[in-house]
Order: sequence, then structure tokens, then C-alpha cells
Amino acid sequence: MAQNLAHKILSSHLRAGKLEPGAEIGIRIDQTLTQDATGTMAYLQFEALGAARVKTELSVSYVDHNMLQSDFRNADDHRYLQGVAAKYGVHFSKPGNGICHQVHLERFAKPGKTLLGSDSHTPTAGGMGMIAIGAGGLDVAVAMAGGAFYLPCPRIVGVKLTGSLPDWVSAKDVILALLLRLTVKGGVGKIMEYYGPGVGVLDVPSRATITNMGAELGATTSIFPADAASAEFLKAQEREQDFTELAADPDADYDEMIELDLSGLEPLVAQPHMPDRVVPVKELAGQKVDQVCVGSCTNSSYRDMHMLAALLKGKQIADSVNLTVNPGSKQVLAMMAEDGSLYDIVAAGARILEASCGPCIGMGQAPPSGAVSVRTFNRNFEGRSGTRDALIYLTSPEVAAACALAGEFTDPRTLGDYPHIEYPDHFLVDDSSLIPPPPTGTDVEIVRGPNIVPLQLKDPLPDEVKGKVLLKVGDDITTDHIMPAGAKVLPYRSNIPKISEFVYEGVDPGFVERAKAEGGGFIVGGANYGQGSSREHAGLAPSYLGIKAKIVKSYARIHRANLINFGIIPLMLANSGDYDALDLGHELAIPDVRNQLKSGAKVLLKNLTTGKAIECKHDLSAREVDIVLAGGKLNFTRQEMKS
Ligand code: MIC
Ligand code: SF4
Repeated sequence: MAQNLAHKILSSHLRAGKLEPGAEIGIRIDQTLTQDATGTMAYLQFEALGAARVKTELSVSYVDHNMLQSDFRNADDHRYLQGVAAKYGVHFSKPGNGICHQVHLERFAKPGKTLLGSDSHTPTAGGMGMIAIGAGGLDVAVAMAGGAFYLPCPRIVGVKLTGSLPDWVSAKDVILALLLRLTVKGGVGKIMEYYGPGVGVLDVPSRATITNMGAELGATTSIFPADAASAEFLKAQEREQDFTELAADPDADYDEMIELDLSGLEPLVAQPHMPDRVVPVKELAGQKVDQVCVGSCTNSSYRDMHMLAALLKGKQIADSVNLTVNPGSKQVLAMMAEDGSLYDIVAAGARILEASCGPCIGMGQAPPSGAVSVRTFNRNFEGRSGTRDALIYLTSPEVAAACALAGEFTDPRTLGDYPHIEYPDHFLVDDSSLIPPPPTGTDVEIVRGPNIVPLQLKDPLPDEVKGKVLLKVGDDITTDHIMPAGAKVLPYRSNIPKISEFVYEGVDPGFVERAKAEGGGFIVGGANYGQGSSREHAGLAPSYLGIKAKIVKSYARIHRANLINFGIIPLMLANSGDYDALDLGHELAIPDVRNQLKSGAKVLLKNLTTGKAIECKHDLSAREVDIVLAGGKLNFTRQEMKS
């Protein structure tokens, strides 16, 4: 039977279940990646699982997020990560080698393989014809130990690309156009599979920009075929042996289909504070811009940096603008230094930062109060930049450069001739900052700093859960709301008691005190709860504070999985109108909860304050129920590995 590309890869990796949308499947994972902000916890969990060595074809530990070393904390984590990588058979990408997704695309992504990464933008590698999925650190730890990765089988959306990109329009505009059309909830439970004549006009890094920001659609992942452009890219990376041609069968079916004519696109920008608030940049023309940031795993490739350099060459950015630039990798930065394009950027007045995430995750470069910041990044959630009232806009490198030069929103089509960036036949390949593990780890000693606090295992779920509604929030709550990042909080990613102090800090500063005073309780929320990052700390820290269940209208995929992994019951309201029947301070109880969860999708909740019984539901598989009953996945997997 004719198969689409996603099904070809999924079926060749299927370990459990059937490829029927919504049914639980388990897939074999060939490669994993971690980054430092999620990695310390992932490796602490891997150690707790007790495996001697990773069982994947390839696992890589990147250091790219927590790069400010204002005290020992982040530096200790980096040292721990290097030790643990050597001991357990993981490649270690040193700080400075680049952003995980960019480096993985350059050096490791392989058509037809599966990749699981403890970062929501892992689908970047889908630009190279892989099934690349973001997950919580514990799921990645289990995959490293050889376990399957379980997920609800996604619906496959065929996205037919036609036409070709007009001048001044690039890959970022493609994904912004899709975000405008489909919204941040539009991809939930789906894989976006690109095909059609428009695919051929996009180079691999442009495809990766599109698959990267499929995360903002809420998609499980996104994928492009592996074709002549992929072969060319791999050859230029001295990796021609990694190429396999892959595409959907010509008459393959999709669960849904949409079409996008590239020729009809124009330069776009996403307005504060959601990636789907997209308008043509011309509508904002003339409005003042204070800061411009170019980089992030979405737009930091050789192409993007050279586009910026070509537009800045021989010019000066506006006096009122601060321009920061983070190249995506050491490879990109070294090539820019070698060919002089770095000079063009520096001479124009930019601030050159490391090959790292930098301002994207609030690791420095917070904008001034109330400032307008135009970024080539993928997320503009409120407060993520480090400045609560800053206004963050997302756009392409072309638009960013035009705004930096003019000091105001500018349609780049007013700049004249469009520079076409030629890809080199050969990239500068230097893997000296990418350290392979020694053949055995027996002699490796792992050094742990005082901020690396051992994990606590949770008790199994009791027969009844009881407590107060500690917080009530609305729709589209992001993991940045739940567990903020930034330079102040990120150094505590390996210290759960400490990082828990920051849960929901920006939404309700009294939440943590309340949770502690009450010994835990419930959180009530709206639709698409927990969208955004893969950070498992958004499940782990609330679990540490004693959150027993969340009661919301619907969940984002990765956060739902993280709640289960840490023993929090992800309940949904059977009737969304009952949202109004739950208020802050209400006392709730779920009697006989273990049996209720086991015996079906319905869960009855009692509001002891109002006396009302509220019907909730869950969509947990039998396996997920067992995980919640065990008190989380660590307990569950340890039991499973013993038996
Ligand atoms: C992000 O972009 O929010 C992050 C930081 O990369 C996260 C991971 C994390 O919180 O460490 C992600 O996207 O998963
Ligand atoms: Fe890093 Fe930003 Fe990409 Fe997350 S989205 S991996 S913080 S560059």
C-alpha cells in the first residue's frame, strides 16, 4: 500500500501498537539529544535507571542554554555533563560548539532515522528527513536506556508546497504563514509532512527553519523528504555516506491535506505575545524598534548569517538600536570569520554573542522596560525575554536586518536588490569540540557540584486525593508561565527544591507559598495547557510542591507526558462549562482515584466547597495509568527493568 513518508519511518520503527491516529504507539529511538538546561536532570534520571551504557546508535549531549557562568552552578553542570557523557557512551558538544539543533543538523541528522531530544525544537532535524521528536528528559533517559518512546499516534497532515519564494521572502515567512492559518493549537496531535514541487526550492537549513517552528503549531513533529538538496548538504558536510533518498509514495494518503503557494507569500512578523499573531510587516512600517536579535535554533544557519551580513555590509545600524547576533554553531561562526562576513556584521555595529541560545531563553540581553524587540527566534511569550513588559516580535533575518538599519519596522522589499546566498560546496568541518565517548566508561569519574541535588522518588498514588484549588489560569498557558527560564532561574535546573520556588512566579507570586502551606493541591486551567517547551521541570517542580492533579480543558502533548512522568494526574473537564464551577480556594476531592483511573475514562471529582460533583475525564492509556499509579515513570521503569 502506498505510504506517506512519516508512516514509512514510523512503521519501520514500530515496537508497539498500530499506526491508527490517537492509538498509543511505541517506537524505537535511533538517536537522542539533550541540552544542558534539560540534560542534567535527564542524566540524573538515566543514572537512577541503572543502565551501564546508552543503547542508542548515537546520543549527544549539547551545552548551549546555560552559558552565563556568573557563579559555579552552570559551570558545575557542564562538568557533570561531560563526565556523565564519557561514562555512559554519549558524545559531548562543548560550550561554544553551538545550538543543539543547528549542530545536530550539520553533523548527525540522517534521513530515515528517529531522534528523541529533550528540547521541543528537536523537530529541526525533520528538515533532513528524520522523525525527530521533542520530549521530557525522563523519556529521553528511558530511550537512552533502550526503552521505546510512547506517544499517541499522530494524524499525518500533508502540506503541499507549490510555487517558489519571491525575493525578500524566506523560510520563516512560510512557517509564520502556517501559524497564521492554523494557530498555536493547529498542529496538536499531528505530524506536518511537506511535499510537492515547492519543496525543491528550499535548501536544507530553510527546511529546518520550517520544521523547527512546527513546534509552535503544537505539532508532534514535521518532516521534509530527503532529496537532491539533502544529498548536497550532506556532501558539503563530508557526510555523503549518511544519505538515503526518501519520499512519500506518489499516491500516498494523508489524514488531512493543506496547500501553500510559496509565490503568494510576503514578509511577515508575529506580534506579542504569541507566535500566531502574524501580520505582514508592512502593516507595522514606521513603528519604532529598540532591539534586534538575530540567531536561535530557527534562524542561525550559514544562510541566515550571510543574509544578515549581506544586508548590513558597508552600512550602520540605527543609533537607537541594539543588535545582537548569535551564530548557530562554531562551524557557522568560523566560516563567517574566514570569509569576512563577520567583519561586515561587527562593523555595522552589532554585538556578537556566543554560538548559543542566548537571548532566546533570556540568558542575558533582556530588552529595556517597555522596549520593542524584533527577533528571528521562535517564541515571544510574555516575560520570556527577561523583561515582563517588553514587546517581542518574531520575524526573518531579512526583516530583522531592515529594522536594525532603519530603527523602525521596515518592509525589506524597500531595500532594493535581494542578495541571493549561495551555499558553499564544502563546509568547514572541524569536530574538535564534539568529543566522542571513550570505548568504555569504567574509569571515568563523574564530578558533581553542590547545586546538583539527587532526585527524590515519589510515593505511589494514594486511594484518595484531596486539597484546594491553588491556582486558576486561562487558555494557552505556556511552560514559560509554569516554570520560567532566564538567567536567574535556569542555574537551578539540577536543584528541584530550589527551582520549585519559581513555579508560576510571573503569573501569581503567592502560588508557591500557598502550595507549601497547603501541602499541595490542584491547578485549574483552560485549553492548550502547557504549550511551548519540553522542560520537564514544569511537571517535576509542581509535583515536588505537591500538586496532585491538574484539571483543564485540553493539554499540549509534551507537558501532558511530563505530568504523567512525575505522577500528576492530567484530568480534563468533561464539560468545559464546568470551568466556572471551580474557583481559587475551593476544596476538592477525588475519592477512590486509583480505581476510577483504572476503570475507564470518566473521573468524578467532588467540589467539597460547593457540594457539586464535577465530571472529569482522562485520556490515559493503560500503560500511562500504571505510570501515574506508580508515582511516576522513574518508579515505573525501575520496576519494569527489574522484572
Ligand atoms: C525553550 O526554547 O523554551 C527551551 C529552553 O529550549 C526548552 C527547553 C528547556 O526549557 O530547557 C524547549 O523548547 O524545550
Ligand atoms: Fe535554544 Fe531558543 Fe532554540 Fe530553545 S528555542 S533550543 S532556547 S535557541
